[in-house]
Amino acid sequence: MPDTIMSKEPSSNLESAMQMLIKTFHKYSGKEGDKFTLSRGELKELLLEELGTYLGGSSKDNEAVEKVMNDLDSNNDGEVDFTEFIILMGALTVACNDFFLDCKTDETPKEGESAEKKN
Ligand SMILES: [Ca+2]
Ligand SMILES: [Ca+2]
Repeated sequence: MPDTIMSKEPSSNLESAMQMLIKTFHKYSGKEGDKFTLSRGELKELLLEELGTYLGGSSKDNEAVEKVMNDLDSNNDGEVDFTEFIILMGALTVACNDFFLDCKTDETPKEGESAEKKN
Protein backbone atom coordinates (compact mmCIF):
# COMPACT_ATOMS: atom_id res chain seq x y z
CA MET A 1 0.00 0.00 0.00
CA PRO A 2 2.67 2.58 0.90
CA ASP A 3 4.48 1.59 -2.32
CA THR A 4 1.55 2.64 -4.45
CA ILE A 5 1.28 5.95 -2.60
CA MET A 6 5.00 6.63 -3.00
CA SER A 7 4.98 5.72 -6.70
CA LYS A 8 2.29 8.29 -7.48
CA GLU A 9 3.41 11.72 -8.55
CA PRO A 10 2.64 14.19 -5.78
CA SER A 11 -0.06 16.62 -6.86
CA SER A 12 0.76 19.39 -4.41
CA ASN A 13 3.74 20.99 -2.66
CA LEU A 14 2.61 19.53 0.65
CA GLU A 15 2.45 16.02 -0.78
CA SER A 16 5.91 16.35 -2.27
CA ALA A 17 7.19 17.75 1.04
CA MET A 18 5.85 14.64 2.80
CA GLN A 19 7.51 12.37 0.24
CA MET A 20 10.77 14.28 0.65
CA LEU A 21 10.66 13.74 4.42
CA ILE A 22 10.18 10.01 3.92
CA LYS A 23 12.84 9.73 1.20
CA THR A 24 15.35 11.80 3.17
CA PHE A 25 14.88 9.67 6.28
CA HIS A 26 15.43 6.43 4.34
CA LYS A 27 18.41 7.86 2.45
CA TYR A 28 20.27 8.03 5.78
CA SER A 29 18.58 5.24 7.75
CA GLY A 30 19.64 2.62 5.18
CA LYS A 31 23.37 3.29 5.48
CA GLU A 32 24.19 1.03 8.43
CA GLY A 33 22.55 -1.37 10.88
CA ASP A 34 18.76 -1.34 10.86
CA LYS A 35 17.54 -0.02 7.50
CA PHE A 36 14.50 1.63 9.06
CA THR A 37 16.09 3.51 11.95
CA LEU A 38 18.82 6.13 12.29
CA SER A 39 21.85 5.23 14.34
CA ARG A 40 23.78 7.98 16.11
CA GLY A 41 26.13 8.24 13.09
CA GLU A 42 23.30 8.32 10.56
CA LEU A 43 21.43 10.96 12.56
CA LYS A 44 24.55 13.12 12.76
CA GLU A 45 25.07 12.85 9.01
CA LEU A 46 21.43 13.74 8.33
CA LEU A 47 21.58 16.76 10.66
CA LEU A 48 24.80 18.04 9.09
CA GLU A 49 23.83 17.43 5.46
CA GLU A 50 20.15 18.33 5.52
CA LEU A 51 19.62 20.68 8.44
CA GLY A 52 22.92 22.53 8.71
CA THR A 53 21.26 25.87 7.95
CA TYR A 54 18.54 25.54 10.57
CA LEU A 55 20.67 23.98 13.26
CA GLY A 56 23.61 26.26 12.55
CA GLY A 57 27.11 25.55 13.75
CA SER A 58 25.81 23.79 16.83
CA SER A 59 25.11 20.60 14.86
CA LYS A 60 28.84 20.24 14.22
CA ASP A 61 29.26 19.84 17.95
CA ASN A 62 29.17 16.19 19.00
CA GLU A 63 27.53 17.14 22.28
CA ALA A 64 24.69 18.84 20.41
CA VAL A 65 24.14 15.71 18.30
CA GLU A 66 24.13 13.60 21.46
CA LYS A 67 21.57 15.95 23.00
CA VAL A 68 19.29 15.81 19.93
CA MET A 69 19.68 12.02 19.89
CA ASN A 70 18.80 11.69 23.57
CA ASP A 71 15.84 14.07 23.22
CA LEU A 72 14.50 12.22 20.17
CA ASP A 73 15.04 8.67 21.29
CA SER A 74 11.90 8.50 23.38
CA ASN A 75 11.91 4.69 23.69
CA ASN A 76 15.65 4.66 24.57
CA ASP A 77 16.69 1.98 22.07
CA GLY A 78 19.69 4.00 20.83
CA GLU A 79 18.13 4.51 17.39
CA VAL A 80 15.84 7.17 15.96
CA ASP A 81 12.87 5.68 14.12
CA PHE A 82 10.66 7.54 11.66
CA THR A 83 8.12 8.53 14.33
CA GLU A 84 10.86 10.01 16.48
CA PHE A 85 12.36 11.76 13.43
CA ILE A 86 9.04 13.32 12.46
CA ILE A 87 8.74 14.79 15.97
CA LEU A 88 12.04 16.62 15.39
CA MET A 89 10.80 17.87 12.01
CA GLY A 90 7.55 19.02 13.62
CA ALA A 91 9.39 20.88 16.37
CA LEU A 92 11.75 22.53 13.86
CA THR A 93 8.85 23.50 11.61
CA VAL A 94 7.07 25.10 14.58
CA ALA A 95 10.27 27.01 15.41
CA CYS A 96 10.52 28.20 11.79
CA ASN A 97 6.87 29.25 11.81
CA ASP A 98 7.38 31.25 15.02
CA PHE A 99 10.37 32.94 13.41
CA PHE A 100 8.30 33.68 10.29
CA LEU A 101 5.49 35.19 12.37
CA ASP A 102 7.98 37.30 14.34
CA CYS A 103 9.49 38.65 11.13
CA LYS A 104 6.07 39.44 9.71
CA THR A 105 4.91 41.45 12.70
CA ASP A 106 8.24 43.26 12.91
CA GLU A 107 8.43 44.21 9.26
CA THR A 108 4.82 44.87 8.32
CA PRO A 109 2.90 46.63 11.08
CA LYS A 110 -0.77 46.97 10.20
CA GLU A 111 -1.82 50.38 9.02
CA GLY A 112 -3.83 52.40 11.51
CA GLU A 113 -2.41 50.46 14.42
CA SER A 114 0.56 51.81 16.27
CA ALA A 115 3.34 49.32 16.88
CA GLU A 116 3.44 50.12 20.57
CA LYS A 117 0.36 50.52 22.67
CA LYS A 118 0.68 53.36 25.14
CA ASN A 119 -1.70 53.47 28.04
CA1 LIG B 1 20.30 2.55 10.04
CA1 LIG C 1 14.20 5.06 19.45
